[in-house]
Amino acid sequence: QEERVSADLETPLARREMETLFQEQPETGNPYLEDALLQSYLKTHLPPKVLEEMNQDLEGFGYRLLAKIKPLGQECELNPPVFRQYDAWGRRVDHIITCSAWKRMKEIVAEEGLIAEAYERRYSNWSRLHQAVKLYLFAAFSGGFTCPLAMTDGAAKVIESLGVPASLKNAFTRLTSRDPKKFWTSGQWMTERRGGSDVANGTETVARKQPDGTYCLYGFKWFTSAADSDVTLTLARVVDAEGQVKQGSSGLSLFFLKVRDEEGKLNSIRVQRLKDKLGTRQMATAELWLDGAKAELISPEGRGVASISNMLNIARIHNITSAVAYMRRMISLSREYARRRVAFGKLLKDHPLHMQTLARMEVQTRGAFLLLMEIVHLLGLVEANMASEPEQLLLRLLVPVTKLYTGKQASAVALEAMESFGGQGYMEDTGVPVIVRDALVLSIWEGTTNILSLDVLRSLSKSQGQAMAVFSAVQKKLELASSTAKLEPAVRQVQGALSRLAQFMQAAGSGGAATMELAARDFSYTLARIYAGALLIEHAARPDASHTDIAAARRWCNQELCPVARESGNGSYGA
Ligand code: UCC
Repeated sequence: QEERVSADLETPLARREMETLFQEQPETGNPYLEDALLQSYLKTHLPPKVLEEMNQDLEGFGYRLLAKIKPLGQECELNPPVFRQYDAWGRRVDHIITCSAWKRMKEIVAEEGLIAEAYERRYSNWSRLHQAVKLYLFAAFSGGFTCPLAMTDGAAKVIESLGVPASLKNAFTRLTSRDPKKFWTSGQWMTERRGGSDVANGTETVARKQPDGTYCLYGFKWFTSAADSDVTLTLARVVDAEGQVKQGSSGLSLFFLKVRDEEGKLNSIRVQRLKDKLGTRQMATAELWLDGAKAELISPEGRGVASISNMLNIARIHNITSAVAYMRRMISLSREYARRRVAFGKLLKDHPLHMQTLARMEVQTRGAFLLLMEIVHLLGLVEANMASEPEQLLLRLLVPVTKLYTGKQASAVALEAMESFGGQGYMEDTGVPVIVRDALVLSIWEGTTNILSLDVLRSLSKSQGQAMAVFSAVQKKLELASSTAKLEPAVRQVQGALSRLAQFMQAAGSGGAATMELAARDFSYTLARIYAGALLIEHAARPDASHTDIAAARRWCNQELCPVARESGNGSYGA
């Protein structure tokens, strides 16, 4: 009898052991074809010929992402870079060893033209947008390779803005090459021990002029992302004939240098260690000693910060791109999971509360996506010499506004989406925690939320207030919606927020700079929410707009669109 009982018990257990898959894995398809908002945006804005070609390229890229790039990205996460300081015989080598998937990624990004596309300008003012869309599709599968791409793009932009001087022609060609054998990536070494935000006072590195006109750099760079890059831009203080350097921002100059020579030997650079980071672990971030690194001065002396700002702004746009991409990827996975997972007797998708949570994430992502598209559209116009002055001012303003806003959104949406998988979302091998970790850095690098809020104020004061007038012209985007009754409440909410913002600006004028500084973050959030609201309304006012387009616009505008006026009313700024 005992034997029979144990046989009865064992049989179902044995059977269960064979059922290795207890839960349905969310499977998503071609990320381009599955992205309804992206497709409708392109269809609405692109000229037909450009749309046709881009469509073909993006569809093919979407399949390549699934088949080739996604597994490589996963491999990069599993095989993070390692640092070997000495060889077997005690010689100092300072090798940063990256995995084969990371190296293959570098070849693929060149083949796909992820930098080249923006500089070849084959679609004139639409080239930047084409590049940005590819980066957006790529980011969540990239195994951290978006980081070197951001800086590479930034370096190319700086060099292009200098008119591609002869000494940098080779570098420019390589940074923007589609040939994997020629393609170079760039770093952006700005952060030193005394300051990542306060670059003007934190930079200790000095540059000594050499008889041949080059410089030797001496200093310590505390965070250098993608330290396996081929070249870099960096800041240093030129030592004058008396052996003195000038402190502050006006003492900083911009330099270009190659990280290694033709034989692969480091350019008088010593690697102290790799950083042990919460996320972006696929990518090597190092502490570097510059011990006479040979470099070329590429800005006028003392104009280092202004000259590198082109790189900052481009890298900030990449940051936005990744933020939107992570949100979109997390929602795709959550949505797919909701179609498969049963709880309390029905699929998650049939639980209204669960779907309300996903819908709120979708609304956030849509607002962020349209802000990104607006920015790359404007940048494309600037680069094709087609932008008016107001458009240039608007671009300058929207980059920090959107960077700071989407950085925060990405963290919030990634965490919320993780929760939608229950405990599974917390499991490393689902891939969900990687996105959460990587999203968390987006509000930190390339300028924290408060630093960017101050940059928003900088852009206003530099334009002597004109940027604000340009911003208010966002009203025009509401015009199309006037005939759509369902959008009426949303239009009213944006208009109301704009007038509260105008009142706040008038009152803040008397409060002076201190009030504006205290209000900078809420002010920037206000600009982001109003502008995204107007973009969502504009998109929802298209004749072929979907129910989701309209619902998203309404939901977005139903939040507090003008937190700066509310906080001001609460006395938060002391006035
Ligand atoms: O984190 C880093 C690498 C991470 C890896 C890259 C990944 C990218 C994302 C990838 C996606 C996955 S590198 C470190 C990043 N560090 C920062 O972002 C620095 C944060 N701090 C700031 O942004 C500060 O605001 C500073 C450093 C710009 C402040 O410097 P100053 O010198 O105190 O500021 P000033 O004096 O106001 O500005 C000097 C000049 C002015 O021009 P002029 O002299 O003509 O009036 C400013 O208008 O620079 C100009 N300027 C700008 N121009 C300053 N910022 C900008 C700007 N953003 N755009 C245009």
